[in-house]
Amino acid sequence: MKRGPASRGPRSCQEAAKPSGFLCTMDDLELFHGPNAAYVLDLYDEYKRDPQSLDPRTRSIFERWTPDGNGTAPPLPGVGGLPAGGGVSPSPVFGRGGRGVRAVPPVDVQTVVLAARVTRLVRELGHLAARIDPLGTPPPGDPAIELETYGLTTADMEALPASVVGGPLAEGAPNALEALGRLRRAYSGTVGYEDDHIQTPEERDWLRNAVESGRFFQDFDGGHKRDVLRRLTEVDTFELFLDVTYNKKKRFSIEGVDMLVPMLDQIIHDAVVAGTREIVMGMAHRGRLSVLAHILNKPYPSILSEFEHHERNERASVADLGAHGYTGDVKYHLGAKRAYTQAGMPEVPITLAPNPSHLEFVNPVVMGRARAAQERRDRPGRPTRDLSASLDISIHGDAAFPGQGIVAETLNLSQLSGYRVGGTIHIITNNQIGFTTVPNDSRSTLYASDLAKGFEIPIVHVNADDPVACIAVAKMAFAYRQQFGKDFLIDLVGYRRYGHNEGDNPSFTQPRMYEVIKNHPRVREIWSRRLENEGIVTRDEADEMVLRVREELQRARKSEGTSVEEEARNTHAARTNLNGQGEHLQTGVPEPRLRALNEQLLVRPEGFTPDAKLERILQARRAALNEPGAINWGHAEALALASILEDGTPIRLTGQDTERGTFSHRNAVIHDPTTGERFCPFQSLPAAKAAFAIYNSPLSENACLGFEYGYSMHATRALVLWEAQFGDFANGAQVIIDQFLVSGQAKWQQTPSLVMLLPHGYEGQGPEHSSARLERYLQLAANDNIRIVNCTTSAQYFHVLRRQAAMLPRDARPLVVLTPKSLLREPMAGSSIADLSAGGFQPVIDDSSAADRRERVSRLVLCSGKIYVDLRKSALMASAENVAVARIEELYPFHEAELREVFSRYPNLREVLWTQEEPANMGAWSFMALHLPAILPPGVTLGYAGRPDSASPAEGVEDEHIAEQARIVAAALTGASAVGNGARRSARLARGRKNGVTHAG
Ligand SMILES: Cc1ncc(C[n+]2csc(CCOP(=O)(O)OP(=O)(O)O)c2C)c(N)n1
Repeated sequence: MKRGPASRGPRSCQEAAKPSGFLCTMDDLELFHGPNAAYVLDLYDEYKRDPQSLDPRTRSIFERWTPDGNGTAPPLPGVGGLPAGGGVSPSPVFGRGGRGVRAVPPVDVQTVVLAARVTRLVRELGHLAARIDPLGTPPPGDPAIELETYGLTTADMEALPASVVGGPLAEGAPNALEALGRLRRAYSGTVGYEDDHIQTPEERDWLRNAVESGRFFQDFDGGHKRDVLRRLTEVDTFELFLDVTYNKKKRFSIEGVDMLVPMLDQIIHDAVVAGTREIVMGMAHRGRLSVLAHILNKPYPSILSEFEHHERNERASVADLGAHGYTGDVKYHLGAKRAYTQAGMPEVPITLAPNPSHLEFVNPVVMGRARAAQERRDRPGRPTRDLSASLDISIHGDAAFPGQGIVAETLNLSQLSGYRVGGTIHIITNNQIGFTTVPNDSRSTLYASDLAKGFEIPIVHVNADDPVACIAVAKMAFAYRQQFGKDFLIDLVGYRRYGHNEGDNPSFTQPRMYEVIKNHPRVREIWSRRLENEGIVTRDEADEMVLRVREELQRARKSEGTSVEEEARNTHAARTNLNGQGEHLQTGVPEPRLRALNEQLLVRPEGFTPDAKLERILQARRAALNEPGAINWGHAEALALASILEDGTPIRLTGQDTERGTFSHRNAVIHDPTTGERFCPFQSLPAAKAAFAIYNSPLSENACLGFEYGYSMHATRALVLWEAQFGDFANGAQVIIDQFLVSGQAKWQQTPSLVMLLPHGYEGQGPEHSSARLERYLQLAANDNIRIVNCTTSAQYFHVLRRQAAMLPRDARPLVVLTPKSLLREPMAGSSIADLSAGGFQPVIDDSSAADRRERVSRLVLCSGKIYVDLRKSALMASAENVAVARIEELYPFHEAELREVFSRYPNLREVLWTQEEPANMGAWSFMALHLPAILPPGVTLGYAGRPDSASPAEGVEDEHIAEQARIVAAALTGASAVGNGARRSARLARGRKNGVTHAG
């Protein structure tokens, strides 16, 4: 256990330790707060009655100090909830027989001050002396909590009254020595409490009262103890059975932190009793099979069949791949859902989210699910929230928790209004090792949990071999969460009985640790002996419990387990058969409706006056409806969102600076500069039938995208949109994209419908503000897992948003929209009301300007997004008689039929030229070079015009950008040469293809 040497010194106690010549100062009276306050007030009373009864030093202090006004406790930070201040009847001190009865010897205030100091530090630093490691590593301790440090003796303490220590534990104690002993047992036993980093006094007081009152350790009767033994028996026997039966097959056994299961039982029980209506959990591989079996009630036969029929399943999976793209996942990544029942309580669903190998990335996903479960979205306005609707339990590894940045990002969401879930309960299953890496090599902090301190989360370290303590802290965690609506962290300190997986030999790397583990008793054994000693079970009863579980497992092995795989594959097939049904939806909104919504969006509440300039811009949207092509991007988006709300689909839109929009095009939340009031027209829309939520996100991509993914997984009927500041920043969330968004369906039959809005376009802003990395999404696209669009007009954007909403929830897919920057206000990209009121999204748009010269067209320029506008605006366009320019607005799914139709309209076509702004190794070129050749009419060649291959997405110098854009446009329209490496690349890609690729220039 990495716990020493202590990072904190004795906090000016060195000075305090001076045995003589030490002068007690006014500041020292600060020590007398909360539990100790009674003592100093008592002393003060004494002083008032008879100053001579006190020693000169104490007298001199009281000459300069008075308690607060009316003689109650001084205005010092107190420990509420603990007996404190004048409310406590004075205890006899220093042999005084009682108030007013003066006795010898006189009070030595210095001793009292030092005793109070050590007492306070035991409360704060006692965890450093706690015995939290089941393997017996001695705690680091800290001189600050030792009497000798202050020159105090046990006799000194014995001579002091218990009220110097104060608090519930001092009650009934004969003196301060006994009270301090009790305090040490509470703070330095098998549980270590860290709460000193919490800034809110009420929370600290609550926590300390919880510790010192011992209330969570109570009510652990014989029945409950037997239940825990039964549970530990199931966990232990299950793992031993798997070990013997499937020797060395990976299962990431729970052994060493077995108490996780009874702790989860406790938390779930308390949550259900408190009225929680849904539990969502996330965890990595460690102990997952046991949690699936015992918490999610996944039947033993089903789990064993995954070991037994592994090979058969693999073959079936491969055969199925071509048909539906279902891959499934390894057993220790799978999720499950269960209906939890408890007498007299409504059924509560418990979900364990499926998890990729990438540790910790499931955290924000689970949090997003929990948030979605807490919101009611079926009424207009903001969603309403009910914290008791769900509880998020996140289980972490001790190496992964401090190591993975996603943890910090997720913790940072915990108190933000757009994300909070009323407190996540975190449990670190701390087996003191990460694969083969020891804590000294894996974190820079004393504890695995230290990161949580920065977020003011209470931390409790508990010895995993002490079931009583484990259950108590589980109760405390839930009670705290209920009380304060905040996160709580349990650091469950155990060990790992085998290697990282069961095939590993841990003695190669941790020989000494594993020597200890080899001889270390199993927790079930420890608990069983304890209950036998307490007379709660007999040895025979305990053995009988084991026998019963073993028999159940043997029966399960013999029975043919229901194939979860089979079921999953069928669901997947049914879903993928829906493909494309929604593609051609008519999403136009009748003009009168659009006009009404437009008006409603322009209404301001009584007395609300927005910034005049902004209001002019927004009010101009009234006139825009009557001008051809005057509906710009932001306006079209507003009308799309308003009409979706009117249709009854709730919306959640988040991202960095999303309320205004990075490019100031949205202004979905407006501010009154005089009053500071905020107003969101979408939340006051009379026509709306569903809720609208919009939040500026924190500066995070990873956790935020994960959160929205999770949210959309739960709120399947809501349109959930996440916006990147610039599209390229989405790669900060690449794991969420790779492991959840694009593959969640193939691995886990999840049906995400999240929309990603990714600003994209080459406008001279350098390598990091140009490209949304379209190539990545196209590379990840397969089996109809995703939709990718790059629109050229605001009407297209309007329709694609409406289409996405209309397809929810049955035919939903994640939608990646490359959104524009300069096109936001580009007149050519503007649309008219007629474009919004009829039709639907067009995946491919042919060149209407070439309609009367189709015979003369020999080159069809195909492109997507902003380059289309550059081409159209080029002076070269006028003379490009032989050129037509068509747009692929939806890049994936690949619209083969529509493209064939476009090609067929040009009888004399000789060449199709893919034109893009991006370098040839980026953008859509690789994708097009792969898919277009197969559908080109005979004799038609495929060429490329765009930037050459490049390691960096865009030029950093504006002049070079301008020149390059001009060159690409010229190459596309005139067939001029200098298409650079792109030609070479296309040749490489085309090699071996039936339809040969040729190149412009
Ligand atoms: C992001 C990520 N990096 C690396 C790995 C490989 N890996 C799997 S388990 C593991 C050790 C995890 O240690 P810890 O968090 O302590 O959990 P434990 O397995 O010990 O319970 C590592 C490095 C991974 N799964 N995910």
